[in-house]
Amino acid sequence: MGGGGSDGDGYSDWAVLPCPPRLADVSLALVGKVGSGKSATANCILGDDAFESKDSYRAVTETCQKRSREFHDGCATRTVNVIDTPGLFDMDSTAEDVQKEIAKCMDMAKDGFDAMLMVFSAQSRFSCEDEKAIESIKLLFGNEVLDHMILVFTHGDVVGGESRWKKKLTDSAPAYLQDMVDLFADRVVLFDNNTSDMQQREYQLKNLFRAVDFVISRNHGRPFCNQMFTQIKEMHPVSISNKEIYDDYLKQISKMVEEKLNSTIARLETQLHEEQKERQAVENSLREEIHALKDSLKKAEEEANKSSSKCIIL
Ligand SMILES: Nc1nc2c(ncn2[C@@H]2O[C@H](COP(=O)(O)OP(=O)(O)O)[C@@H](O)[C@H]2O)c(=O)[nH]1
Ligand SMILES: [Mg+2]
Repeated sequence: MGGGGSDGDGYSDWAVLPCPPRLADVSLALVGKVGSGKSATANCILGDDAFESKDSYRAVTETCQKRSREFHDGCATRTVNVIDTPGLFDMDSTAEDVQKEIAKCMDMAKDGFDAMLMVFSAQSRFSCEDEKAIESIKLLFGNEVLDHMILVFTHGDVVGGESRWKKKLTDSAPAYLQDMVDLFADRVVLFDNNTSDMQQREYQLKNLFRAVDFVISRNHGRPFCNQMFTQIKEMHPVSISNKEIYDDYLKQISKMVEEKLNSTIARLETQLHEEQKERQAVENSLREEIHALKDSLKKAEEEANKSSSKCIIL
C-alpha cells in the first residue's frame, strides 16, 4: 500500500520502469463523490491550482475537464493528462446525463485512460453511498474498469498519517471497504492535499505513480478505451433493474442533501428566534430603565418645585 511518511528520495526517479514511448504518456480520470477531494488531488498531481477545489455540497466542477503536465526526468519526458469529473453520483441528474458525462470524459481521454482514480475522503465515515458509488462505476463502465482502478484516500493530514489510518481501517472499516482495500492492495494511496512539505508531495506522487505503473503493466499497457466502453455499453446496456438501482441511489443522495438543507434552515430559524427573544428582553429592560429614570426625574422636578415655592413664601 502506498502513502505514509516521506522516504526523502524525491520523485525524480519515477521512471524506474523502462519507458517505451507508448508508456510515456499517462491519462488519469478522477471520479468520486462531491467533496471527496478529486480536484484537490488533480491539482496536487498537476502541481498547480488548475481545477477549482472548495468545500461545497454542490459539484464545483460542473463538467469533465482535462489538464496536462509534463514530468521531466534525465532521459525522458512523460505527459500526464488528468481528467477531473463532477461528482457523478451526487449530481441532480438522471442516469442518462451521467452516462453522457462519462462519454464526454472518455472522449477527452482520446485513447482511453490508463487509470481511474476512485477518490474518497479518509476523514469521512465510509457509508453505503460510497459503496454504491463503486457499484455504480461498475454498472456504468463494466467490471473491466476495476483492472484500471486505484483507490485514493484524501485528507491524510486529518487522519494523522498512514499508520493511524491503516489501524483505523483494520479496527473499524466496514467489511466492504476492508475487502476493497485487500483486493486493491498495491493500488491504495493516501493523499494529503493540504501539505506544503515538498518532500511529502513528491513522496505521495511517487506512490501514486507506482500504483499507476502497476496498473499499466497489469493491463499490458492497454488503456481502458472508448471502444471498450462502447462495447461494454452494447454488451451490458444499463438494464431496467440496474437503472432502477442507480436512480434509487440518485434519489437517496438528493434526499440526503434536502435533509441537510432542511436541518440547516431549522437551525438558523431557531437561532433567529433565540436572537429575537434576547433582543426583546434587552429592549424591555431598557424600556423599564427609561421609565424608572423618567419617574425619578419627575419626582426630582416636583421636589424642586416644592422647595422653590417654599422659598417664595419665606
Ligand atoms: N485537510 C484536507 N482537506 C482536503 C484534502 N483534499 C481536499 N480537501 C478539501 O476538501 C474540500 C473538497 O475538495 P475538492 O477537491 O473540491 O473536492 P471534489 O468535489 O471531489 O473535487 C476542499 O475544501 C478541499 O480543500 C486533504 O487532503 N486534506
Ligand atoms: Mg471538484
